[in-house]
Amino acid sequence: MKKVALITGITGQDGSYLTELLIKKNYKVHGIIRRSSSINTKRLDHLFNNKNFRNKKLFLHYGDLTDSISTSNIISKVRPNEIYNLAAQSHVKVSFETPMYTADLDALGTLRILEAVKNLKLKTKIYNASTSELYGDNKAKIMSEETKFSPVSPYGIAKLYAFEIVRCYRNAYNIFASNGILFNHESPRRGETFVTRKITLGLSNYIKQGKYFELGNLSAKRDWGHARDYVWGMWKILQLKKPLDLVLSTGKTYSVEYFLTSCLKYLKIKFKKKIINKQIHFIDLKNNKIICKTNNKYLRPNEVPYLKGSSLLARKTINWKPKTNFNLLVKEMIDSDLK
Ligand code: NAP
Ligand code: G4F
Repeated sequence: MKKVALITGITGQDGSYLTELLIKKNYKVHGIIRRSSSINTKRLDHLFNNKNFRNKKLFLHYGDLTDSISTSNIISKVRPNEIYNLAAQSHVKVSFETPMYTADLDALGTLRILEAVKNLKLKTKIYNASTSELYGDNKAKIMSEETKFSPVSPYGIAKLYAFEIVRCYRNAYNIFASNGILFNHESPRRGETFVTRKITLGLSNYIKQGKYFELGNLSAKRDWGHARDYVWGMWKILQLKKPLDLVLSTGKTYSVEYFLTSCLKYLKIKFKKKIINKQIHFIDLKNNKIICKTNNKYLRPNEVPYLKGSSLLARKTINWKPKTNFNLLVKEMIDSDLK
């Protein structure tokens, strides 16, 4: 019998890569989508418009994770073998502006899924999208499953509730539920307001139209991998015999500025850095035009300055390691945005 998976957040970056992976693995994939005034399924269209997949391998249901009734109705109708809970208000800076909504969706959304599975007495395995934001301002040089959480944003704190409620339901009700503590992962499908995509898209607009773009904190460091590798890890976590919380990361960390200058190097754009009115400007040496500058409006009330993860346990238990390195990620994102 074909396995049935239900993905919340199927229209997002990870949801689209995971759908591709599960269809390849011969799953029937169900996804929850939100009604929106403009089309929000563009990352899935190549699959949904394929007549071999639509309503044969891929099924979409309208719902919302802030709505307990639609969430539980869909789970009851689909009765999935596996749920991948990826739905979230996933932007850290936006969570400072919408803290209540972020808590309702990112924290209580996970609870709604666990309650539905418990009440329906299903044997469903649940993957919960947890995050390296949980480490917040912890000063550890490298973060693992043993490192203390210290979140500093409404997003990180909502995700900490989700992490703990997964462990609670696993222990209290014997539900198979695992947290993947994923470090940043990017791709050409990354949302356009996250920093890597802002840079690759900003540079492609600079090249095509000569327009500059603006960034916030250039010194923050992140452990960036490719989303395709990370959704493969999510699937592997649910294939374990017992639930387990695992870190997925590359073990390397680079600053936002390094990401920007790596893109400039790949594009063979020579630049100089200049401080004007306390803002850093990156100036094209060929024509003296501004490519990019900083603007304080992109700074956050609280920042996570440094993230670097150890996924040794994932190597041991699920034989996972990332396949795409930093330079390949930069190349794939730039090439795609230039097209
Ligand atoms: P994303 O691109 O922002 O996708 C988020 C998804 O959640 C979208 O499908 C979105 O639907 C959906 N969603 C938003 N509000 C919803 C609601 N009220 N009800 C149902 N669905 C809703 O995020 P991502 O990068 O793919 O990340 C996937 C998950 O992993 C998220 O939970 C994120 O917090 C977590 N995570 C991401 C990273 C990373 O680096 N990417 C790292 C660690 C953890 P619309 O398309 O309609 O907006
Ligand atoms: O790309 P970001 O917005 O990602 P952030 O905040 O690390 O969050 C992402 O990764 C988390 C895992 O650690 C996920 F849980 C979360 O859902 C999301 O996917 O920002 C990265 C860094 C930050 O330090 C930010 O201050 O880039 C800095 N930055 C500098 N200029 C900027 C900008 N970030 C954004 N979004 N936009 C800027 O203009």
